[in-house]
Amino acid sequence: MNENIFKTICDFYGWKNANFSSIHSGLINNTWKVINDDEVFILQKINTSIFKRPDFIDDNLKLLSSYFKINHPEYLFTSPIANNNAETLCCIEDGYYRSFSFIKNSFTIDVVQTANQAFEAAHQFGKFTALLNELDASQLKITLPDFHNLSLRYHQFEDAIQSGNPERIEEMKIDISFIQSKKNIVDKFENFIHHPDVKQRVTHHDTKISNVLFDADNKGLCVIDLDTIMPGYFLSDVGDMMRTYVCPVSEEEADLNKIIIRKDFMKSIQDGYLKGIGEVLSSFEKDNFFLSGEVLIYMQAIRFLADYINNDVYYGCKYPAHNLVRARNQIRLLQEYQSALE
Ligand code: GN1
Ligand code: MG
Repeated sequence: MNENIFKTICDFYGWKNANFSSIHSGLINNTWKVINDDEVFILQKINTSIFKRPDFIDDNLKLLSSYFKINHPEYLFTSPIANNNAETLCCIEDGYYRSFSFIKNSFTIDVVQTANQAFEAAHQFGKFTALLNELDASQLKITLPDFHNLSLRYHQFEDAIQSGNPERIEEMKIDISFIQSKKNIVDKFENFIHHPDVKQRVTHHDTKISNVLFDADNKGLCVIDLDTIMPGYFLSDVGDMMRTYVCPVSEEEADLNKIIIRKDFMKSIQDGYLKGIGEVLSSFEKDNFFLSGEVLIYMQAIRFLADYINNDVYYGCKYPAHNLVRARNQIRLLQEYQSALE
């Protein structure tokens, strides 16, 4: 970040003696750790080419924060801190920033190494939705319209193979046919969401492991990265945990032989989430627990593949074939996950 911009931000927050270092986590927003004397903060710049309405994010966080304060004051809800103008969102020349207090003695992890970590994280995400079960989810603003709408994602993929980069479409012929051959997952998703026993609830929509804070005893403390909290289906939260916790390597891995499923981790996610969410899910939803992984892995494969074909406009890339690697990684993960369900 440019020093002048940082200076402006420091003025907003009254940081007199601050320095920053970059934290490389997430594909969308930019994040820094700021140390001001003996205080530590997290500073984030919201990516407004993706989040068109940062004010909606801010409104949602205010709504949730006041709900927690009244109904569950013991819950550690990480809301942005107020600046000198009593605002939780700073709009400056080059974009929107917000800052959080760093939670002392907490840490995040990037890769799920033990089934207990999967259990703890799933417990936290289940608990989060359960604590907010009495809040009318429709009060939340939609920060990313149709974010986890699989049918829409499939249409976007169809558009990409009509009008995307022809060389890349040719290169990805086999992958494209694979995605088309699995279109029944879209039907399963539609049948699921239209079932009378399925409800929309307050949903996090980005349940990767680095979005859970742990304490020194490896117990989950709370969930963070709250920009995509919107009304949604449990499929989204559980599915993204299946997608990102059960395999020992991440979506960045190019060696497909390393993509395997740790079945005991699937069970830990189930146990942890059900413990956290309690009686909130219907029996139909519980019966479809593992559909979540198929939907979310398939969706992510589609998103990476479409982005590769569209010349990496959404996720960006660190090397030319980056989104190709990510798409093939997710395709293999889907194959392995479906075999594990058989
Ligand atoms: C993005 O930026 P990050 O890593 O929190 C994306 C998720 C994807 C993920 C894949 C707003 O999340 O949906 O699952 O990348 N978030 C958005 O790594 O598109
Ligand atoms: Mg995120």
